[in-house]
Amino acid sequence: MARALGTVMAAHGRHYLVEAEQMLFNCVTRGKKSDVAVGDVVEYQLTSKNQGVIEAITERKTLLYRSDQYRSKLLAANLTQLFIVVATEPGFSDDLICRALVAAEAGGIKPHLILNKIDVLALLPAAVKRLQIYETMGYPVHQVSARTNPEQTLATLMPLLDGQSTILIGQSGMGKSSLINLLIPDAAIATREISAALDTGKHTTTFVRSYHLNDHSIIIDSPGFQEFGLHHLSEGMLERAFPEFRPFLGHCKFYNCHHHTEPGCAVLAAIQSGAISQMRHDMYEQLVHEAAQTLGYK
Ligand SMILES: Nc1nc2c(ncn2[C@@H]2O[C@H](COP(=O)(O)OP(=O)(O)OP(=O)(O)O)[C@@H](O)[C@H]2O)c(=O)[nH]1
Ligand SMILES: [Mg+2]
Ligand SMILES: [Zn+2]
Repeated sequence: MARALGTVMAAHGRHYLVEAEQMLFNCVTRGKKSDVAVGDVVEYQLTSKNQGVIEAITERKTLLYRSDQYRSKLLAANLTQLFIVVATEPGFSDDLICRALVAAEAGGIKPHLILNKIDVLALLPAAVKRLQIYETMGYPVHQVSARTNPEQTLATLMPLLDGQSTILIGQSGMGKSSLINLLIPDAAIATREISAALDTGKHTTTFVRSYHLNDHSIIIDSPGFQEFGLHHLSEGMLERAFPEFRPFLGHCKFYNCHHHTEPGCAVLAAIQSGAISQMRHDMYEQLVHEAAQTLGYK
């Protein structure tokens, strides 16, 4: 049978759902390869009525991925936006927010922060205050409540999503799937069907799944994470992925400054003047340290 082009809509281990002409095909890769991501446009070949093999991946516009010392884990391809979903409760981690922001910056994907569960009023002021640092850096922060204020949530998010390919990422329990279910009324049914097909069926999301918001917008749900390794980013990529560092890069005394303890470092001076926060510089140093531990993944 002839090869055809399709879009990867879900990934679960080495099993992929490929959509083409409004049909879904259960596809695998050849051999042990697992370098396909949700959002990839792939060439596939049917092996039966609804099954196929992915033969090739077409060129990606963007790629969002994590990596540890040994290997990289693809999250999604061809994204234009990243929604980092946090909530008033359970508590969220600045470490994970910073890593997600750095991954977005390095991948050329626009990040937004979505604060969900603003109905939990007792915890709202503290959460808003903690997000101020990101707002000051220029990252948009949007407040919503998927469960108690669906109209306001839709009115806030719909215009941002239109014409974009957006992934929702964040820690478990923040409300990513609740937001998806609100935005895509058929999502719950689709998720149940796929969970049945892939034999999961749990409440918590276990695989990356893409939905059509309309004919020119895509939204992707993903499993909650507790770690976000960025071992694949070099020191040079890392310093540029911190937007508040950029005005100071190139102004250090030494051209090859690591912004660690060097005299005449413009980045360290910016911490003293308050233009760069200590928390973000600590994060930068941590990521540089981790990148140095890389043993050559892939
Ligand atoms: N109070 C409140 N609870 C909410 C809101 N949105 C979602 N929740 C609840 O938060 C819990 C977790 O929601 P999910 O949508 O499953 O969270 P998730 O981010 O998809 O979690 P994982 O799939 O495990 O990553 C559920 O019990 C929701 O009912 C909200 O706006 N307010
Ligand atoms: Mg979920
Ligand atoms: Zn420096």
